[in-house]
Amino acid sequence: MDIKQFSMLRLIGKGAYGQVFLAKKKDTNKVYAIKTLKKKEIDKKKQAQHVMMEKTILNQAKHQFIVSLSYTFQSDKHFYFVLEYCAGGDLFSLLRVKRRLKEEQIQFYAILIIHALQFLHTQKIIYRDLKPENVLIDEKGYIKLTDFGLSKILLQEKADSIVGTPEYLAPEILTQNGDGYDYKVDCWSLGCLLYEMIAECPPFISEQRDQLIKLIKTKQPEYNFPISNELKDLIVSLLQKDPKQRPSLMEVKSFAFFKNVEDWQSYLTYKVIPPFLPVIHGPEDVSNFDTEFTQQEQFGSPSDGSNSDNKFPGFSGNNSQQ
Ligand code: ISQ
Repeated sequence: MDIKQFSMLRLIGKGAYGQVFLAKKKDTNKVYAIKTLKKKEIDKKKQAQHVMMEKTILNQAKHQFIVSLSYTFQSDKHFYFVLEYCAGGDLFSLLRVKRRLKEEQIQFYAILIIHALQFLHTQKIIYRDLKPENVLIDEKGYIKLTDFGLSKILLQEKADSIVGTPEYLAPEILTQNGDGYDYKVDCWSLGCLLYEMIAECPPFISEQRDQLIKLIKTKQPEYNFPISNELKDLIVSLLQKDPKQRPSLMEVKSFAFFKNVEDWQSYLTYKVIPPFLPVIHGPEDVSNFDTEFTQQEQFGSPSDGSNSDNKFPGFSGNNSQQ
């Protein structure tokens, strides 16, 4: 498979990594989001393992709230991920348009995200990159998580399940990775996301990276905006600096903020009416994506005339048939 089998329709996203295009597969007319990664950037940043991690996770973690991967291939200049297209945009754009969400709307997205994260955690996957830009909205108004380049698969068993005698095991094996608290990073990010949905801004803000890191480590966020005690209690718990104090996703579900939720499972089967149904005019509509990208008339073709290439033999493949 190569990029010539697709007509590139529009640019819909851009990041440090590369670009995301809306594309149509010529033989089936099916539209996809194709994420392209520049090999040059990847070599430079020694991020080849992130690319492989993303592929491994997308192949392994099949769930209705996680973007599905149809194909992967590469040219001499790029890696390509052919992903399902979510025409509703992302939570970042939604938050920009709607500003502050109502608490029942926040509850809806929180439940979907908790379902997705819980699924990942059962697969021993830590997402590590939960943020509004990575929460896509599908045509049903439900979510799909994307971007697993920073994720981690836990291979390390918990200390108490390591078989054999631990006499020669280093202490960091018994504590740092094996303490079962690694998953709590996703609980922290969930706290940040809930905060931003109600406060209109993230809990910690600074233009300077060093200062931002200091704030994250030491500052208690402010709550000088309208918020219920129940939501505040949940966010305060999730934003505890000590991961051991932070509730697990299982514990989060019994917080008072969710007390009116009768059936968590009904969200998995799309039985709950979403707070916002995206307006989508046909399968190729890109109007829910930022015009900064979609209005670019001339987008640089990601093929760049480069040739199909398989220098990373584990990467290319038809994922729907694996
Ligand atoms: C799917 N649909 C829309 C946008 C996307 C961005 C990144 C990855 C997948 C996507």
